[in-house]
Amino acid sequence: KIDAEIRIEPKDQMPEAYRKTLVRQISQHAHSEVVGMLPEANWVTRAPSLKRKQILLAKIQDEAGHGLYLYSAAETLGVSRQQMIDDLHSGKAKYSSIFNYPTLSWADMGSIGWMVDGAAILNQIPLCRCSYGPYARAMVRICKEESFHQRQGFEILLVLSQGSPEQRAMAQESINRWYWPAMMMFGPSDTDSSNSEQSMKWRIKRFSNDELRQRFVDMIAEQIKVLGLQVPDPDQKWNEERGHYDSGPINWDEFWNVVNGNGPCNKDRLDTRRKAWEDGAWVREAAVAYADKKEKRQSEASRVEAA
Ligand code: BYC
Repeated sequence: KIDAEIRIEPKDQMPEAYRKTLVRQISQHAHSEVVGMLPEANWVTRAPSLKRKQILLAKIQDEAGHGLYLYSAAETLGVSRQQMIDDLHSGKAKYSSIFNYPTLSWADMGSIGWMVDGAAILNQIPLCRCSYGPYARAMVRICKEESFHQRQGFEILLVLSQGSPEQRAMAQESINRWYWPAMMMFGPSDTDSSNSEQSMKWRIKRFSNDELRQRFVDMIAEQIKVLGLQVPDPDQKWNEERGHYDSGPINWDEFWNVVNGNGPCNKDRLDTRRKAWEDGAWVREAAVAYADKKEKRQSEASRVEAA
């Protein structure tokens, strides 16, 4: 089926390793969307205008929605929501390294939208053609929303880049902090990517981590010209032969340090998620109690009707 580009659906037979890889990737993706709300949530109360606040809130709500579609897609593979959440909270499941960095200025809302959502789109458009049906279909809507997010981020930076010298400096400083972590979102280089080869054979992934990272470098190098700002990579230069921009080296020690739980905000992010889960317990209990009551009433009503 995979060779014939026919989608695999939940009830189809599949190798256990294929199922496990999908559960790993889709659940980590869902966790990233949910944890990804936290850095931006930091600026909801400090957005510079009511309009900016509304836009930011809508974007953060979209991320929550993406998390829900993705948890639902993973559930079709037989894993429970509770299990996935437990794995996030225990530190067993990963989520994207990018969300372990702090948001220090308003310009960071621009950098996240433009570069983080921009990297996400490049990685996720090929996932719309993933061999597993529910994941591929969830990605279609997610990509449409991410594309709006990217434009709103770029527009924040465009306004700042055309503002006062302080605003331009704020935009540049923010780009300097987010560029390299955004480059790391694509995962380790192909030589160190343990899952890529198999995932590409299964057509879960369509392109390697380095191929997608190169697309990001090329996209940012061109778009930043419109902002009149600089990419913080002194080694970046156009390579005529390759038809791509060359880049300087990535600090992989920093990447693995963040992935292994030692980034600037890892502890804070997980503490916040665990607390949100505990604080929400009464809502889940009330929803279950309400569903039980409704079911009991309905079965009583149908018993009376039958009599
Ligand atoms: N951070 O063999 P590899 C968003 C792990 S959400 C942390 O190349 P794979 C957004 C990897 O899991 C963005 N860990 O792995 C939300 C593996 O460890 P395990 C999230 C990383 O899976 C809100 C190990 O390193 N996007 O866009 O073939 C607001 C070796 O790597 C990272 C997705 O999740 C990382 N950056 O490829 C705004 C997209 N990179 O699991 C935006 C779906 C690698 O073996 N996921 N690792 O213990 C994917 O496309 C792939 O999973 C990845 C990694 C390209 C990320």
